[in-house]
Amino acid sequence: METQQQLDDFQARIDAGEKIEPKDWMPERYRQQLTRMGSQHAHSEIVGMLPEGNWIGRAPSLKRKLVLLAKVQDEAGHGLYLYSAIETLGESRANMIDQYLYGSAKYSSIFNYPTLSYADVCVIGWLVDGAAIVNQTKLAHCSYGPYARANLRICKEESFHKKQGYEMVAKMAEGIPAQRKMVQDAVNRFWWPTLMMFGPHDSDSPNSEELIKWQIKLNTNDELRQHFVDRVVMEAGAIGLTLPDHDLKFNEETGHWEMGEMPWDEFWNVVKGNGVMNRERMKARRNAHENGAWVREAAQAYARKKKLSREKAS
Ligand code: BYC
Repeated sequence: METQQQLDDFQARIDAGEKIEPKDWMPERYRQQLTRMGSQHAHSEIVGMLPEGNWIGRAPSLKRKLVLLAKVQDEAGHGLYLYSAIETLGESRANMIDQYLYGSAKYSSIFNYPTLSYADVCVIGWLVDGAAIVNQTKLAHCSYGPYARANLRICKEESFHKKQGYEMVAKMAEGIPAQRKMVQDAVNRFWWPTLMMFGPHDSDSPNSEELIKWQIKLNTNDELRQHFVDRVVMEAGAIGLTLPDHDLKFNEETGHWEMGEMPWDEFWNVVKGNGVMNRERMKARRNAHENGAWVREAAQAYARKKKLSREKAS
Protein backbone atom coordinates (compact mmCIF):
# COMPACT_ATOMS: atom_id res chain seq x y z
CA MET A 1 0.00 0.00 0.00
CA GLU A 2 1.30 3.45 -0.91
CA THR A 3 0.47 6.10 1.68
CA GLN A 4 -0.39 9.70 0.77
CA GLN A 5 2.64 10.78 2.80
CA GLN A 6 4.96 8.60 0.68
CA LEU A 7 3.44 10.00 -2.52
CA ASP A 8 3.77 13.58 -1.28
CA ASP A 9 7.38 13.08 -0.18
CA PHE A 10 8.20 11.52 -3.52
CA GLN A 11 6.61 14.43 -5.40
CA ALA A 12 8.53 16.89 -3.21
CA ARG A 13 11.81 15.21 -4.22
CA ILE A 14 10.84 15.43 -7.89
CA ASP A 15 9.83 19.09 -7.54
CA ALA A 16 13.15 19.84 -5.85
CA GLY A 17 14.94 18.42 -8.91
CA GLU A 18 16.39 15.42 -7.05
CA LYS A 19 17.29 12.30 -8.98
CA ILE A 20 15.49 9.09 -8.08
CA GLU A 21 17.90 6.15 -7.86
CA PRO A 22 17.12 2.40 -8.12
CA LYS A 23 17.01 1.66 -4.37
CA ASP A 24 14.86 4.70 -3.54
CA TRP A 25 11.18 4.33 -2.79
CA MET A 26 9.00 5.12 -5.83
CA PRO A 27 5.29 4.78 -6.61
CA GLU A 28 4.48 1.57 -8.46
CA ARG A 29 2.95 3.60 -11.27
CA TYR A 30 6.18 5.62 -11.69
CA ARG A 31 8.06 2.33 -12.04
CA GLN A 32 5.54 1.01 -14.55
CA GLN A 33 5.52 4.17 -16.68
CA LEU A 34 9.32 4.33 -16.81
CA THR A 35 9.53 0.63 -17.65
CA ARG A 36 6.98 1.09 -20.46
CA MET A 37 8.58 4.17 -21.98
CA GLY A 38 12.23 3.26 -21.41
CA SER A 39 11.87 -0.27 -22.75
CA GLN A 40 10.05 1.03 -25.84
CA HIS A 41 12.90 3.46 -26.28
CA ALA A 42 15.37 0.52 -26.11
CA HIS A 43 13.36 -1.52 -28.64
CA SER A 44 13.33 1.51 -30.98
CA GLU A 45 17.12 1.70 -30.95
CA ILE A 46 17.38 -2.00 -31.80
CA VAL A 47 14.71 -2.04 -34.55
CA GLY A 48 16.19 1.27 -35.74
CA MET A 49 19.29 -0.57 -36.95
CA LEU A 50 17.32 -2.26 -39.72
CA PRO A 51 16.43 0.59 -42.16
CA GLU A 52 20.01 1.88 -42.32
CA GLY A 53 21.58 -1.57 -41.99
CA ASN A 54 19.83 -2.33 -45.29
CA TRP A 55 22.39 -0.06 -47.01
CA ILE A 56 25.67 -1.13 -45.39
CA GLY A 57 26.46 -3.51 -48.25
CA ARG A 58 25.54 -0.87 -50.83
CA ALA A 59 27.16 2.27 -49.40
CA PRO A 60 28.62 4.41 -52.21
CA SER A 61 32.23 4.41 -50.94
CA LEU A 62 34.46 2.73 -48.36
CA LYS A 63 34.37 5.90 -46.24
CA ARG A 64 30.55 5.99 -46.24
CA LYS A 65 30.43 2.28 -45.45
CA LEU A 66 32.70 2.68 -42.41
CA VAL A 67 30.66 5.62 -41.14
CA LEU A 68 27.40 3.72 -41.59
CA LEU A 69 28.74 0.57 -39.91
CA ALA A 70 29.87 2.62 -36.92
CA LYS A 71 26.54 4.43 -36.72
CA VAL A 72 24.46 1.25 -36.81
CA GLN A 73 26.70 -0.27 -34.11
CA ASP A 74 26.17 2.84 -32.00
CA GLU A 75 22.39 2.31 -32.20
CA ALA A 76 22.83 -1.24 -30.88
CA GLY A 77 24.87 0.20 -28.01
CA HIS A 78 22.10 2.71 -27.24
CA GLY A 79 19.63 -0.16 -26.97
CA LEU A 80 21.94 -1.92 -24.51
CA TYR A 81 22.48 1.18 -22.32
CA LEU A 82 18.71 1.59 -22.16
CA TYR A 83 17.92 -2.04 -21.35
CA SER A 84 20.52 -1.85 -18.56
CA ALA A 85 18.97 1.35 -17.20
CA ILE A 86 15.47 -0.13 -17.19
CA GLU A 87 16.62 -3.40 -15.62
CA THR A 88 17.42 -1.35 -12.49
CA LEU A 89 13.65 -0.92 -12.08
CA GLY A 90 13.31 -4.65 -11.53
CA GLU A 91 12.24 -5.69 -15.02
CA SER A 92 14.29 -8.48 -16.61
CA ARG A 93 15.78 -7.90 -20.04
CA ALA A 94 14.41 -11.26 -21.22
CA ASN A 95 10.90 -10.14 -20.29
CA MET A 96 11.27 -6.76 -22.01
CA ILE A 97 12.47 -8.43 -25.19
CA ASP A 98 9.71 -11.00 -24.99
CA GLN A 99 7.16 -8.18 -24.70
CA TYR A 100 8.27 -6.54 -27.91
CA LEU A 101 8.96 -9.65 -29.98
CA TYR A 102 5.86 -11.59 -28.97
CA GLY A 103 3.75 -9.18 -26.88
CA SER A 104 2.28 -5.72 -27.23
CA ALA A 105 5.26 -3.43 -26.50
CA LYS A 106 5.75 -0.69 -29.08
CA TYR A 107 8.77 0.83 -30.79
CA SER A 108 9.06 4.10 -32.69
CA SER A 109 6.77 4.33 -35.72
CA ILE A 110 9.55 5.83 -37.86
CA PHE A 111 11.28 2.48 -38.31
CA ASN A 112 8.30 1.02 -40.15
CA TYR A 113 9.12 2.96 -43.30
CA PRO A 114 11.34 1.53 -46.05
CA THR A 115 14.72 2.94 -47.10
CA LEU A 116 14.37 3.09 -50.88
CA SER A 117 17.61 4.85 -51.80
CA TYR A 118 20.94 5.72 -50.19
CA ALA A 119 19.63 9.27 -49.76
CA ASP A 120 17.20 7.84 -47.19
CA VAL A 121 20.18 6.89 -45.03
CA CYS A 122 21.47 10.48 -45.24
CA VAL A 123 18.04 11.90 -44.39
CA ILE A 124 17.60 9.49 -41.45
CA GLY A 125 20.88 10.82 -40.01
CA TRP A 126 19.75 14.41 -40.43
CA LEU A 127 16.04 14.25 -39.57
CA VAL A 128 15.48 11.06 -37.55
CA ASP A 129 18.61 11.37 -35.41
CA GLY A 130 17.95 15.12 -35.25
CA ALA A 131 14.45 14.52 -33.87
CA ALA A 132 15.76 11.87 -31.48
CA ILE A 133 18.33 14.32 -30.07
CA VAL A 134 15.69 16.99 -29.41
CA ASN A 135 13.78 14.40 -27.39
CA GLN A 136 16.74 12.72 -25.69
CA THR A 137 18.51 15.93 -24.69
CA LYS A 138 15.52 16.54 -22.45
CA LEU A 139 15.33 12.94 -21.26
CA ALA A 140 18.97 13.31 -20.17
CA HIS A 141 17.61 15.60 -17.41
CA CYS A 142 14.70 13.38 -16.39
CA SER A 143 14.07 12.39 -12.78
CA TYR A 144 15.27 8.77 -12.93
CA GLY A 145 19.07 8.67 -12.57
CA PRO A 146 19.93 5.57 -14.65
CA TYR A 147 17.63 6.58 -17.54
CA ALA A 148 18.92 10.18 -17.48
CA ARG A 149 22.56 9.02 -17.57
CA ALA A 150 21.88 6.54 -20.39
CA ASN A 151 20.33 9.37 -22.44
CA LEU A 152 23.25 11.67 -21.72
CA ARG A 153 25.62 9.12 -23.16
CA ILE A 154 23.35 8.44 -26.14
CA CYS A 155 23.13 12.17 -26.95
CA LYS A 156 26.90 12.44 -27.30
CA GLU A 157 26.86 9.83 -30.06
CA GLU A 158 23.56 10.90 -31.55
CA SER A 159 24.72 14.47 -32.12
CA PHE A 160 27.57 13.10 -34.22
CA HIS A 161 25.07 10.97 -36.18
CA LYS A 162 23.02 14.04 -36.91
CA LYS A 163 26.07 15.99 -38.08
CA GLN A 164 27.20 13.26 -40.44
CA GLY A 165 23.64 12.95 -41.79
CA TYR A 166 23.40 16.67 -42.46
CA GLU A 167 26.83 16.68 -44.10
CA MET A 168 25.75 13.87 -46.47
CA VAL A 169 22.42 15.56 -47.26
CA ALA A 170 24.23 18.85 -47.97
CA LYS A 171 26.68 17.04 -50.27
CA MET A 172 23.86 15.46 -52.24
CA ALA A 173 21.97 18.74 -52.36
CA GLU A 174 24.91 20.40 -54.10
CA GLY A 175 25.46 17.44 -56.44
CA ILE A 176 24.19 16.71 -59.95
CA PRO A 177 20.43 17.10 -60.63
CA ALA A 178 19.81 13.36 -60.13
CA GLN A 179 21.39 13.47 -56.64
CA ARG A 180 19.45 16.58 -55.77
CA LYS A 181 16.21 14.95 -56.88
CA MET A 182 17.01 11.80 -54.90
CA VAL A 183 17.69 13.65 -51.66
CA GLN A 184 14.63 15.90 -52.04
CA ASP A 185 12.50 12.80 -52.61
CA ALA A 186 13.89 11.26 -49.41
CA VAL A 187 13.08 14.46 -47.46
CA ASN A 188 9.54 14.43 -48.89
CA ARG A 189 8.95 10.86 -47.74
CA PHE A 190 10.56 11.16 -44.30
CA TRP A 191 9.27 14.59 -43.23
CA TRP A 192 5.87 13.64 -41.80
CA PRO A 193 6.97 10.28 -40.34
CA THR A 194 9.81 12.13 -38.55
CA LEU A 195 7.36 14.61 -37.00
CA MET A 196 5.27 11.63 -35.85
CA MET A 197 8.20 10.41 -33.74
CA PHE A 198 7.22 13.03 -31.16
CA GLY A 199 3.91 11.25 -30.59
CA PRO A 200 0.29 12.39 -30.84
CA HIS A 201 -0.88 15.95 -30.14
CA ASP A 202 -0.85 16.77 -26.42
CA SER A 203 -4.66 16.58 -26.33
CA ASP A 204 -4.43 12.93 -27.55
CA SER A 205 -1.49 11.88 -25.37
CA PRO A 206 -2.83 9.93 -22.38
CA ASN A 207 0.58 9.48 -20.72
CA SER A 208 2.00 13.00 -20.91
CA GLU A 209 0.36 14.54 -17.87
CA GLU A 210 1.58 11.85 -15.48
CA LEU A 211 5.04 11.67 -17.08
CA ILE A 212 5.48 15.43 -16.82
CA LYS A 213 4.25 15.51 -13.22
CA TRP A 214 7.03 13.06 -12.37
CA GLN A 215 9.56 14.77 -14.65
CA ILE A 216 10.08 11.64 -16.71
CA LYS A 217 9.16 13.81 -19.68
CA LEU A 218 10.18 17.45 -19.30
CA ASN A 219 8.20 18.74 -22.26
CA THR A 220 5.04 17.81 -24.08
CA ASN A 221 5.02 16.09 -27.48
CA ASP A 222 3.91 19.27 -29.28
CA GLU A 223 6.53 21.45 -27.58
CA LEU A 224 9.36 19.18 -28.68
CA ARG A 225 7.94 18.84 -32.20
CA GLN A 226 7.80 22.64 -32.50
CA HIS A 227 11.37 22.97 -31.27
CA PHE A 228 12.51 20.51 -33.93
CA VAL A 229 10.57 22.19 -36.75
CA ASP A 230 11.96 25.63 -35.89
CA ARG A 231 15.47 24.26 -36.19
CA VAL A 232 15.04 22.13 -39.30
CA VAL A 233 13.34 24.80 -41.42
CA MET A 234 16.56 26.84 -41.16
CA GLU A 235 18.78 23.86 -41.91
CA ALA A 236 16.75 22.88 -44.99
CA GLY A 237 16.79 26.45 -46.28
CA ALA A 238 20.56 26.71 -45.87
CA ILE A 239 21.12 23.85 -48.35
CA GLY A 240 18.30 24.72 -50.74
CA LEU A 241 15.91 21.87 -49.87
CA THR A 242 12.20 22.30 -49.35
CA LEU A 243 9.94 20.67 -46.76
CA PRO A 244 6.72 19.09 -48.06
CA ASP A 245 4.31 21.22 -46.04
CA HIS A 246 2.47 23.95 -47.97
CA ASP A 247 1.10 25.39 -44.72
CA LEU A 248 4.51 25.97 -43.19
CA LYS A 249 4.77 29.68 -42.33
CA PHE A 250 6.64 31.84 -39.84
CA ASN A 251 4.55 33.51 -37.17
CA GLU A 252 6.22 36.82 -36.29
CA GLU A 253 4.30 37.11 -33.03
CA THR A 254 5.19 33.72 -31.58
CA GLY A 255 8.58 33.46 -33.27
CA HIS A 256 7.73 29.90 -34.37
CA TRP A 257 7.13 28.10 -37.66
CA GLU A 258 3.51 26.99 -37.91
CA MET A 259 3.04 23.61 -39.56
CA GLY A 260 0.19 21.90 -41.37
CA GLU A 261 -1.78 19.00 -39.90
CA MET A 262 -0.07 15.66 -39.86
CA PRO A 263 -1.59 12.52 -41.43
CA TRP A 264 -2.73 11.13 -38.09
CA ASP A 265 -4.62 8.17 -39.60
CA GLU A 266 -1.34 7.01 -41.07
CA PHE A 267 0.37 7.47 -37.68
CA TRP A 268 -2.16 5.35 -35.75
CA ASN A 269 -2.17 2.76 -38.51
CA VAL A 270 1.60 2.36 -38.18
CA VAL A 271 1.47 2.38 -34.36
CA LYS A 272 -1.12 -0.42 -34.48
CA GLY A 273 1.25 -2.56 -36.56
CA ASN A 274 -0.14 -2.00 -40.04
CA GLY A 275 2.57 0.17 -41.62
CA VAL A 276 4.41 -0.80 -44.81
CA MET A 277 7.30 -2.43 -42.96
CA ASN A 278 5.87 -3.45 -39.54
CA ARG A 279 5.61 -7.14 -40.32
CA GLU A 280 8.98 -7.35 -42.05
CA ARG A 281 10.73 -5.53 -39.20
CA MET A 282 9.24 -7.84 -36.57
CA LYS A 283 10.07 -10.91 -38.64
CA ALA A 284 13.70 -9.79 -38.97
CA ARG A 285 14.02 -9.13 -35.23
CA ARG A 286 12.35 -12.44 -34.24
CA ASN A 287 14.63 -14.37 -36.61
CA ALA A 288 17.71 -12.60 -35.23
CA HIS A 289 16.62 -13.36 -31.66
CA GLU A 290 15.83 -17.01 -32.33
CA ASN A 291 18.98 -17.60 -34.39
CA GLY A 292 21.03 -15.98 -31.63
CA ALA A 293 19.76 -18.35 -28.90
CA TRP A 294 22.95 -20.43 -29.01
CA VAL A 295 25.08 -17.30 -28.45
CA ARG A 296 23.11 -16.39 -25.32
CA GLU A 297 23.38 -19.98 -24.05
CA ALA A 298 27.14 -20.03 -24.68
CA ALA A 299 27.58 -16.67 -22.92
CA GLN A 300 25.59 -17.88 -19.91
CA ALA A 301 27.60 -21.14 -19.76
CA TYR A 302 30.83 -19.12 -19.88
CA ALA A 303 29.61 -16.82 -17.09
CA ARG A 304 28.67 -19.86 -14.97
CA LYS A 305 32.09 -21.42 -15.54
CA LYS A 306 33.86 -18.17 -14.56
CA LYS A 307 31.76 -17.92 -11.40
CA LEU A 308 32.54 -21.52 -10.44
CA SER A 309 36.28 -21.04 -10.90
CA ARG A 310 36.16 -17.79 -8.87
CA GLU A 311 34.33 -19.64 -6.07
CA LYS A 312 36.89 -22.49 -6.16
CA ALA A 313 39.79 -20.03 -5.98
CA SER A 314 38.39 -18.13 -2.96
N1 BYC B 1 5.73 5.47 -32.36
O1 BYC B 1 0.69 9.16 -24.48
P1 BYC B 1 1.70 9.20 -25.59
C1 BYC B 1 16.71 6.56 -32.44
C2 BYC B 1 2.41 5.51 -28.46
S1 BYC B 1 15.48 5.63 -31.67
C3 BYC B 1 5.12 4.42 -31.75
O2 BYC B 1 2.09 10.54 -26.10
P2 BYC B 1 4.26 8.90 -24.34
C4 BYC B 1 17.35 6.02 -33.62
C5 BYC B 1 2.83 5.57 -26.99
O3 BYC B 1 3.84 4.61 -26.71
C6 BYC B 1 14.89 6.67 -30.40
N2 BYC B 1 4.26 4.58 -30.70
O4 BYC B 1 2.99 8.38 -25.12
C7 BYC B 1 17.61 4.67 -33.75
C8 BYC B 1 1.53 5.32 -26.30
O5 BYC B 1 1.22 3.93 -26.33
P3 BYC B 1 1.29 2.99 -24.99
C9 BYC B 1 13.41 6.84 -30.40
C10 BYC B 1 4.06 5.84 -30.26
O6 BYC B 1 5.04 7.73 -23.87
C11 BYC B 1 18.15 4.17 -34.91
C12 BYC B 1 0.50 5.97 -27.21
O7 BYC B 1 1.12 6.07 -28.49
N3 BYC B 1 13.07 7.72 -29.31
O8 BYC B 1 17.01 7.61 -32.00
O9 BYC B 1 3.86 9.92 -23.33
C13 BYC B 1 18.46 5.03 -35.97
C14 BYC B 1 0.10 7.35 -26.74
O10 BYC B 1 1.19 8.31 -26.81
C15 BYC B 1 4.68 6.95 -30.84
C16 BYC B 1 12.31 7.35 -28.25
O11 BYC B 1 11.85 6.22 -28.17
C17 BYC B 1 5.55 6.73 -31.93
N4 BYC B 1 6.18 7.74 -32.56
O12 BYC B 1 5.13 9.70 -25.44
C18 BYC B 1 18.24 6.38 -35.83
C19 BYC B 1 12.10 8.39 -27.18
N5 BYC B 1 4.28 8.07 -30.20
O13 BYC B 1 2.75 2.78 -24.68
C20 BYC B 1 17.70 6.89 -34.66
C21 BYC B 1 11.50 7.90 -25.90
C22 BYC B 1 3.43 7.66 -29.25
O14 BYC B 1 0.59 3.73 -23.89
N6 BYC B 1 10.05 7.93 -25.90
N7 BYC B 1 3.28 6.32 -29.30
O15 BYC B 1 0.62 1.72 -25.42
C23 BYC B 1 9.33 9.07 -25.73
O16 BYC B 1 9.87 10.16 -25.63
C24 BYC B 1 7.84 8.93 -25.61
O17 BYC B 1 7.52 7.58 -25.31
C25 BYC B 1 7.04 9.38 -26.88
C26 BYC B 1 5.54 9.07 -26.64
C27 BYC B 1 7.21 10.86 -27.10
C28 BYC B 1 7.48 8.58 -28.11
